[in-house]
Parts: sequence; C-alpha cells; structure tokens
Amino acid sequence: MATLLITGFEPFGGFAVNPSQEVVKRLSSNGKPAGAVTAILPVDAARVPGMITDLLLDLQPDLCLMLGQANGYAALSVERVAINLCDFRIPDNAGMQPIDEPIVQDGPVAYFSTAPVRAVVDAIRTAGIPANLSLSAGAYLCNMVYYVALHVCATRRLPTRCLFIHLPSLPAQSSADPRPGPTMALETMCAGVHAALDACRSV
Ligand code: PCA
Repeated sequence: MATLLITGFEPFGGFAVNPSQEVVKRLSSNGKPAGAVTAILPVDAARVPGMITDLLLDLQPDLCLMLGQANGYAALSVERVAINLCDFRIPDNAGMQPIDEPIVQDGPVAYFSTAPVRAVVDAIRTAGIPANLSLSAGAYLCNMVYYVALHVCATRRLPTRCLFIHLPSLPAQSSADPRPGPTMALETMCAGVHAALDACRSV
C-alpha cells in the first residue's frame, strides 16, 4: 500500500512547463521515496476534485504532498490554509473562470493543513533553501486541490496528512522575459521537497 502521494500540475497560464510537473517527474525517475505514488493533475476545475478524491480514497496514503507553481515567488511557499473559494484570476485550461464560488457548497470556510507546516519550513531552510510559511494557497486550482484533499480526508476520516507547497518558476521560464522575476533551479526545488518529506516523516 502506498504511504505517500505526490501531485503536480500540468502547465497553465501560457507557460510551456510547470515546475511542479518537472519536480514530480524528477522524483519519479530519480530518488522516488519508497511507497510513493505520483500524479500530474490537469489545470481543470471540473476534473481536479474527482481526480484527487479518487486518488485519496484508493491509496489512503499517510501523506498527500501537493505541488504547484507560483510565478514570481522567490521561495518554496508552504501553505497553511485552504479556503472554500474559487475566484479565478485567469481561466483554467478548459476555459472555465468561476468567480466568488464555493468549492464545496455548504462546506467549512477553510481547513488548516494537517501536516507540520512550521517544521517543514524549518527543514527546508536548514537544507539551505529559501522557504516561507504562507497563509493561503490563493483562490485558483492549487487552493482547490488542497481544499478538496483536506475535505475528503476530514469527511471520510482518512489517516492522510495533507500539505501544499507552491514552487517558484524555473529559470528557463524567465529567460525570454525582459523583466524577469525570481526563479529557482529544479535541483534546488527537488532538494527542498525531499527536506519537506523528511520533516513530515519525523514530526
Ligand atoms: N499553480 C496554480 C494552479 C496550477 C499551478 O501549478 C495555482 O497556484 O493555483
């Protein structure tokens, strides 16, 4: 039985790659933790809830680590809260753009992460990699998958701890940008994710 589920997202918002997909690919081909199952999710609000629900109910992992891109961030951002809100800044990859809509009708307003978020931030920093404790995962797909995962685990009483980490963009994603924002190398992000997993295992 899997003890660990790690998800990333496909590219969106005009980018050709998504660092979360690249990190998950790298972990799958090189140094995947024992018992880990990985999945790449579509940036599609109609499909993501069902996909993450099925993965969680099938695998019932100890930990569900979800990853996504946050362009413009300089550090790994460990998300503390998922909110019951879709307020999409841009359409998803299927062209949907819900505004001011709940993810789960009559669901709780928000969920806290069930993983040791502060220990995760400390562990990533101790590995020499910039990390922040971030209050909210936003109101787009990353928040949606986080909220649904926490909701499924709470309502179906799964043993799974859920954690979401936003990743900076990759250097290549900024290379053609006349005013490039902060980026982080893939190796550095992967090392940060390993540090986060170690912290979850030991706390
Ligand atoms: N980032 C988006 C959705 C997919 C991704 O990688 C977000 O921050 O919501």
